[in-house]
Amino acid sequence: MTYSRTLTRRTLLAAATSLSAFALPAWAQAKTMLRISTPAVPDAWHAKMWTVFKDALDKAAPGEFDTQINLNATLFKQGAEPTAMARGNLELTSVSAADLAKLVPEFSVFTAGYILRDPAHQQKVFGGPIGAELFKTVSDKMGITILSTCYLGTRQLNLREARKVQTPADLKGIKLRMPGSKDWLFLGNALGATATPLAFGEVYLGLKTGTIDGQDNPLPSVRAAKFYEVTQQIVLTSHLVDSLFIAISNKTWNALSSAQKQKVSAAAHTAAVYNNDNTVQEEAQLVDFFKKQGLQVNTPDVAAFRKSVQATYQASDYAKTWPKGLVERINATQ
Ligand code: KDO
Repeated sequence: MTYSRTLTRRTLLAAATSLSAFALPAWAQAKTMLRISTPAVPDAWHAKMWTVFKDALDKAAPGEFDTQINLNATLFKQGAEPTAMARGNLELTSVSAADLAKLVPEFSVFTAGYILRDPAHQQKVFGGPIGAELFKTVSDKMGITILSTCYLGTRQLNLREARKVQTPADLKGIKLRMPGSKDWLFLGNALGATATPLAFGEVYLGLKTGTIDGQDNPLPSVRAAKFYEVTQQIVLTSHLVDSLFIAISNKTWNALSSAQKQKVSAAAHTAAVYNNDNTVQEEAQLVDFFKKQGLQVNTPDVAAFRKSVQATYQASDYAKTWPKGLVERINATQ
């Protein structure tokens, strides 16, 4: 017994010594930690896509990554993710155009209403030269690499109490919750409402108690966060074809081998495709679902909204921060 134990210990020691003389095999190396933080609720496609990402990566690179998914803004509050990434406290997130615009002002063009036409246009714009140029600036200024573009859905108005809404004038005095940054608030005001900031996680209660009169989000988000339980109406303004960008901190990205970069990139792509396909598919079915839930669903004078919103942006300082010809290039992208 003693003899065999000694032998075992000796054998192990010898094995360890011989191992340490060489690079450690993949299984013995420390895993790369990938902490993900998002305000998304578990039932949202852009929350579930992170499990798709994790599974794809674990399959492609078994044992190499420790992917940790944190939903509901439990790790970092909404909008704080880029700062956390810059400080080395977070590796991955899905970032909004509004959060990118804080440091890359030209990105604010995608926070404006009625710029992108539909999800296909969105993929073309961000998958082409415009995306490449802007993502390069984002990497240089923010230290994050954009891996994929996700379609969050097309933002619609969702009101606590039903009313007649045809044009922006009909939203006068409506306290419209928007996410908490100036670009979002500008959009809410441009729609004709009185925009008020609130974190996503507080919107359900705000609608229930009446501290806000409404909110705007894509229909799949209204479904996933159950806002339909505490609202009476959806107004199909279709004011923003919204994007989320899967982003990794450059510190983490630059430390990966080229094979790992390729695998992380492929997993992000798989996750985005999963999100995009499901979001587009569900979005087409949700008007019926909300009607069945007893909500009024109305189509306003979208042309009037588009005209007014576009004029508001053109007359603002925003238009001045947009590189000359950018809107025209976006419009020309087919
Ligand atoms: C929201 O707060 O309304 C918003 O839709 C903004 C998006 O940029 C994104 O943060 C999203 O919330 C969350 O992922 C929750 O769905």
